[in-house]
Amino acid sequence: MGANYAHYAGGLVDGAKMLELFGDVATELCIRADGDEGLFRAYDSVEFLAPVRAGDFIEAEGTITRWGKTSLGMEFVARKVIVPTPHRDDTFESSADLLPEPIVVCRARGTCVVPENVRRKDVVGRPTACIITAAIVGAETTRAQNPHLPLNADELAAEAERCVQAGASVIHLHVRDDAGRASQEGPRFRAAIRAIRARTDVIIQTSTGGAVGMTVAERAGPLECTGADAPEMATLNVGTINFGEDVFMNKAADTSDMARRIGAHGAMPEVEIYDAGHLDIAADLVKHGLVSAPIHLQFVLGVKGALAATERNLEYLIERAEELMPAGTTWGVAGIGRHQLPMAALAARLGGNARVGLEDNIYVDKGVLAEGSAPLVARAAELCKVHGRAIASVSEARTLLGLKARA
Ligand code: KMH
Ligand code: ZN
Repeated sequence: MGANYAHYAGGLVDGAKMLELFGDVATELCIRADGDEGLFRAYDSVEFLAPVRAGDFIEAEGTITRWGKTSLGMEFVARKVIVPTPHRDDTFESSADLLPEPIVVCRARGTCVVPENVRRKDVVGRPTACIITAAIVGAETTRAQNPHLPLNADELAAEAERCVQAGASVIHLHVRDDAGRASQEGPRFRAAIRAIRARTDVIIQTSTGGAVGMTVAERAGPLECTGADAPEMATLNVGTINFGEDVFMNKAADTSDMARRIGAHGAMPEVEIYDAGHLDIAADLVKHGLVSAPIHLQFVLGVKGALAATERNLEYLIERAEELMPAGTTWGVAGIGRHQLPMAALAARLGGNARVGLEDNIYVDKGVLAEGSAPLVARAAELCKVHGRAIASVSEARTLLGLKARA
């Protein structure tokens, strides 16, 4: 803030100066999103939170929080990061210091418009429709925890259909034995896949993670389903993590073995990322031809013993994936427990895809059990709407993931 900006006594700078910075940030965001400078339409709120003086250094930052057809909702923050040092005999007049912690001086929310006729369609800044995955059963959740958990093939199929009606386009599938315990038996998957496909054309993604303690051969059971019963996708777990009190083992040789089995089957792998280093392992698998583009990543955040479900962690993973993975890689995020819906909201805002369902979380609100996974899918769909994201239909999801249309 140059000396010429001092407008009031004590060298205070006029608050409008912060809005000028936000205007420039908004312009960059419009260009990134739509290939046009856009127009600022209105501020919904502006808060001045700390004084700004001539000589202060201010950093301004903005994010797009809502993607409308021609409008972009944005949030801005300005932080003071450097202040001039009070002049003493032993300092120069130009002395200045970095603040130990930036001070937030202004926050604002507003809307910009880029008219349809000037939006450049070749700019890849706008997010695509959001693919909602429903993880309807998992290996660990029990009926005692949530009585709405589907277990047999008919229950899984009915729940899958409800989830599709609520907005899901992918079903992440585990199966259970007759006693309700986790199973990776091929025939049980076949029965569930047939029952689901009798009701809906949804993308079926079988788990090859199974339950803690299973061998690779056991976990590969669903890959016995071929031909008309073949799953279109299968998960690929690439790294070992602590998993609550257990250890979810994915040794390098076992991961390569599973990647080869999935490749031979023809399913598209979804690479499960529970911790930052798993992205490096995934990049290595790509390098060695064990996984090939197009690649879909699932960030599973909030497992006790792995990476926490925070905005910063997710942003780091997205950034790192852009550095390490081939162009066109897509990502989704699954938050565990109470992090599920906040992570779905972030996915909607940051242009990714969301996974919800009873495998990862049994509550729809604090202390209120979800009556199946469909109400959680409906919540994720609402969050997409809030952020101006379209919800991918099953056929749109196939296109976005690079899957072939099903005959
Ligand atoms: N049940 C977890 C130990 C997957 O489906 O690929 C592993 C899991 C991952 O659910
Ligand atoms: Zn799973």
